[in-house]
Amino acid sequence: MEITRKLSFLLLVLCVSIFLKNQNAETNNGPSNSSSIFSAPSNSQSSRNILSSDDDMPRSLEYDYYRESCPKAEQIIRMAVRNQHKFRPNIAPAFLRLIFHDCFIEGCDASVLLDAIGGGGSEKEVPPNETLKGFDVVDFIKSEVEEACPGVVSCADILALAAREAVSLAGGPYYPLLTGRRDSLLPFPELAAYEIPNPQDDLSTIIASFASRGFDEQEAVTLLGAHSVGMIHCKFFANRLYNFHNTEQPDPSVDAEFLNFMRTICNNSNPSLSTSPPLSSPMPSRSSPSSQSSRGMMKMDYEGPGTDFGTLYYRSLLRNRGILFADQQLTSGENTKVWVTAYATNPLLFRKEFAMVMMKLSNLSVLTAPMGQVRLHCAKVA
Ligand code: HEM
Ligand SMILES: *[C@@H]1O[C@H](CO)[C@@H](O)[C@H](O)[C@H]1NC(C)=O
Ligand SMILES: *[C@@H]1O[C@H](CO)[C@@H](O)[C@H](O)[C@H]1NC(C)=O
Ligand SMILES: *[C@@H]1O[C@H](CO)[C@@H](O)[C@H](O)[C@H]1NC(C)=O
Ligand SMILES: CC(=O)N[C@H]1CO[C@H](CO)[C@@H](O)[C@@H]1O
Repeated sequence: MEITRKLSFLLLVLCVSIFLKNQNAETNNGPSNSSSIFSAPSNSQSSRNILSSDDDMPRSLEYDYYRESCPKAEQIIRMAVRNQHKFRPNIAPAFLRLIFHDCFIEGCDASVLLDAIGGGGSEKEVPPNETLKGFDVVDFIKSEVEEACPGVVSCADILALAAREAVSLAGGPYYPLLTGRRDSLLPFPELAAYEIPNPQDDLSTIIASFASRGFDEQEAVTLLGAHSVGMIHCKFFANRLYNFHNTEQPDPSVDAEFLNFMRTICNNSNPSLSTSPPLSSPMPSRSSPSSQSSRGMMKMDYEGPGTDFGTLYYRSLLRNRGILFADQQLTSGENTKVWVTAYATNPLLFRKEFAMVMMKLSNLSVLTAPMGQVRLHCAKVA
C-alpha cells in the first residue's frame, strides 16, 4: 500500500507538471509536442485492423491538429458550448455522458452520434443509450464549425472538445486535449447494448469492464466521479427501493434515511400520485424538494450543488447514499474504497486525477487519418 501511494504521488506530480506545461502551451497558442507518460491504450479492434496496412500507418493525435486547416475550431466549439450552457445547463452532464458512451464503444469515433442506417440500428437506440441527450447541440456546434471550415473538423473531435468544456462548466477541471480524431463509418449498436456498464453491475463486473479498456481500479473510481452531476431516472435504481433481487426488501446496502428520500422522490415524481411535495426534505438540501426530481428523475447532486466537483459524490458513497447499485459498489472493494475515501477527503487530488482520466478516456482507440472519415453531419456517414 505504501509503495502504491508513493508511486501514485510521484505519478501525480509528473502528471501535473505535464498538465501545466500543456495548458500553458495552449494559452500561448504555441506549438507543443510534449510527450505524455501514458502509452496509448491498445484496444485492438478487428474492424479497424483490417483497414490498416503496413505502409499506411494511422497518424497519432496531435496538439492543435486544426491549427492550419481550421484555426478557429477549438474557439468556436468552446463558445458554442458556453452559450448553449446558459440556456440549457443540463447539456454539461449530457456531454460528459456522451463522451463516455462514445469512447467506451470502439473508441472515441463519434459512433454514438450516428443515426441508424438501413435496418442496421444505431447506438442511440439500444437500452443503455435510451436517455442520452445533447445530440441536437452537437449538431448545432457542428453546423457552426462547418460554416467556418467545411468538411475539416471531425465529429469525434467536436465531442471530445465539447465534453472538456462541459466538465469545466460543471465545476470540474480543465485538461489539455490532442486532436485529429476521425469519425467511424458505422455505428456499433450490438456492442453498445452489451458493453456499456449496467447500473446493476457488481464491482467485479465494473472493474473488468474498465480494465478491458485499460483503466485500473483507481481510474474506474475516478471516472465514476462524473456521477456528481446530472439527472438519473428512477427506473435505473427503482429495484433497490422495494424489491431488491426478489427479496421483497430494499437493497440492504442503502442508508435508511436515504432510502426514504429516494422513495419519496420517485413516488412523488409520478404526477398521478402526489402533486404536493413534502414540506421539508429529509435530506440537507439547498433547493426545494420538488426541484430534486422531475418526471421520475433524481438529481445526482441531491445534496445541493457541491462546491467541489466530485467530493460530495464520494462522501455520499461513504454514507451508503450512492444512487445506483453500481455507484455504491465502489465502497465494497478494499482497493476501490481506498480511493473513494481519498477523493472524499481530498478534492484537489480528485480534480487532478479526473483531469488525467478524462484525457485517457478521450484517447481510447481513436481513429486517425487515413482511417475513418470526417462526417459532414454528425448523425450520418458522409
Ligand atoms: C459503471 C459505470 C456506469 C454506469 C453503470 C452508469 C450508468 C448511468 C445511468 C443509469 C445514468 C442515468 C441516465 C438517466 O437516467 O438518464 C447515468 C448518468 C450519467 N452518467 Fe453514467 N454510468 C457509468 C459510468 C459513467 C462514466 C464513466 C461517466 C463519465 C465519465 C458517466 C457520466 C454520466 C453523467 C454525466 C450522467 C448524467 C447525464 C445527464 O444528466 O444527462 N457515467 N449513468
Ligand atoms: C516537436 O516537433 C517538431 C516537428 O513536429 C520537431 O522538430 C521537434 O524536435 C519536436 N520537439 C520536441 C521537444 O520533441
Ligand atoms: C493520447 O494519444 C497520443 C497518441 O495519439 C499520445 O501521444 C498521448 O500521450 C496520449 N495521451 C494520453 C493522456 O493518454
Ligand atoms: C411508493 O410506491 C410504491 C409502489 O410503487 C409503494 O409500495 C410505496 O408504499 C410508496 N411509498 C411511499 C412512501 O409512498
Ligand atoms: C436519444 C435517442 O436516440 N434515444 C433513443 C434510445 O433508444 C430508444 C429505444 O430503445 C429510443 O426510443 C430513443 O429515441
